[in-house]
Amino acid sequence: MPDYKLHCFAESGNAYKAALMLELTGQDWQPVFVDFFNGQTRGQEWRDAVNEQGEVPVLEHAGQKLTQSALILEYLAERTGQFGPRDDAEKREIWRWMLFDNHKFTSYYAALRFLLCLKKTGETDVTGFLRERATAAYRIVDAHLAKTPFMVGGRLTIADLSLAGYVFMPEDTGIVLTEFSHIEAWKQRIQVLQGWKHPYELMPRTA
Ligand SMILES: N[C@@H](CCC(=O)N[C@@H](CS)C(=O)NCC(=O)O)C(=O)O
Repeated sequence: MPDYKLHCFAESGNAYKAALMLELTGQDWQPVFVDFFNGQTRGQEWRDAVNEQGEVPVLEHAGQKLTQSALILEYLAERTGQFGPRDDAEKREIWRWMLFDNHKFTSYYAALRFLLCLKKTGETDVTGFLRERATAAYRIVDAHLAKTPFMVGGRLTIADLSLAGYVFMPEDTGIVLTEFSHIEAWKQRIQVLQGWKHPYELMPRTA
């Protein structure tokens, strides 16, 4: 019986944040496949049993179910003593970037990718709007990473793991990722960490 179970699916960058944290900190964990593309998270039964908010990831540990990737990351940092803040000022800084990530960096990008690459809607006013917003968020993170190798405190923290949710996803959203040279260099620093794995290697994929 693993210590942790993570309800997830491979295409979920939000789930990848938690999966990568579990892997990099060397936890005994197991993925539980969620059939998102066939509507499992929209079913009342799943919502009653797993997450009333209808979202992945969900981390099961010691009889608890935790949701929201930022909160899961903080929980794991506290439990493992790895990748968390060293003091209150760093804690606030980490939360500042994780909130920015949830509100802008991940959310606009993930919505754009979902429409264009998974639902295959083709180009619309909505995808144009989302690309503009995601690009603006990428510019902000790129400018920050021009000044520091990692987002907070000069070392890998859960702020990086939150922001890194979708940056290794291979799909083409029309955002030219190579334009963001500091994000590209940061990705390479993350990829060489002991235990790093691609999202599609860490979590089960829809058949
Ligand atoms: N803020 C949440 C976002 C989670 C999220 O949007 N997950 C997606 C999968 S990547 C989902 O389950 N969406 C279901 C829906 O929006 O109906 C987190 O960071 O955990």
